Amino acid sequence: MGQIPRVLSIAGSASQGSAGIQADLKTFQEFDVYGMSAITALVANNKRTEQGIFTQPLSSVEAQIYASLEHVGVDALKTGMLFTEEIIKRTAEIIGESQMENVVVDPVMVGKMGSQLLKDEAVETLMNELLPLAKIITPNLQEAAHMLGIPVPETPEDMKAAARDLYHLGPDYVLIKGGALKDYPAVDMLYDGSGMIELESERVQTIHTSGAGCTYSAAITAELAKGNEVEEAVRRAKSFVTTAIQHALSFDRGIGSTYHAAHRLRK
Ligand code: PXL
Repeated sequence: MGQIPRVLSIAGSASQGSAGIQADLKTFQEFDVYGMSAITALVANNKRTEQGIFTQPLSSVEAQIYASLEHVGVDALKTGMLFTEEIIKRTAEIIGESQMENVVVDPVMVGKMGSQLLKDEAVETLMNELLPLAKIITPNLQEAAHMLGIPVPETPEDMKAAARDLYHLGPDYVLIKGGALKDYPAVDMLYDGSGMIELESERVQTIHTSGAGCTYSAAITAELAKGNEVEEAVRRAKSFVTTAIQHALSFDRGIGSTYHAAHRLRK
């Protein structure tokens, strides 16, 4: 057997288990790739403690990234919640130095339960320093609108226009996710500067979608690490995340989690 594909997620820890690093590592395991993590912040929102978000010092983030790059090696990486301007800058520097090709940037801004996962002043830094290093970026409708300073796309046509505009920020591919579109199926647009590909799946009626975006971008990362082309990676990832949403987990207290094992158990 050849070497196992090695993947790194640079993202936040979501203590409740559905999103962030937890979703990424569960997804990596399902794809049988070797998962590693660099945790930028701990998100642990609850009613009992005053504080819910704990940012890691820059020296910690840096050390974690180098540990995976130097001790194991990385075939593909994704970024999720980066939270601060300084973490984005340092992450971009290290990615630039590494000359990594397979870079997936999920421009995470706000969590499903409303936590702010990127500081307002950091959005510009993310756009200027990180997006140009990306093979693919995976914004949802809100994130696309925020980066472009436009109203939230409401139709597949709006999404196509936004994908074209985001492409000019420098990634090789833009994937805009239409999970939040009203009155349409769950359609995503993949744009590479010339062709627009529509990826459609049936809308699943559920509120339990926490972690869906993290899972989708983690699955793309795993597939790129295996050597797949971007379009094929995105198609397989969409199928995986759709099944994870169809079999989502409710814990009977608000928004539940996508179910990472669903794809495997269904077979
Ligand atoms: O789903 C976005 C997300 C990403 N990363 C972390 C999160 C969340 C949502 O809560 O906590 C760490």
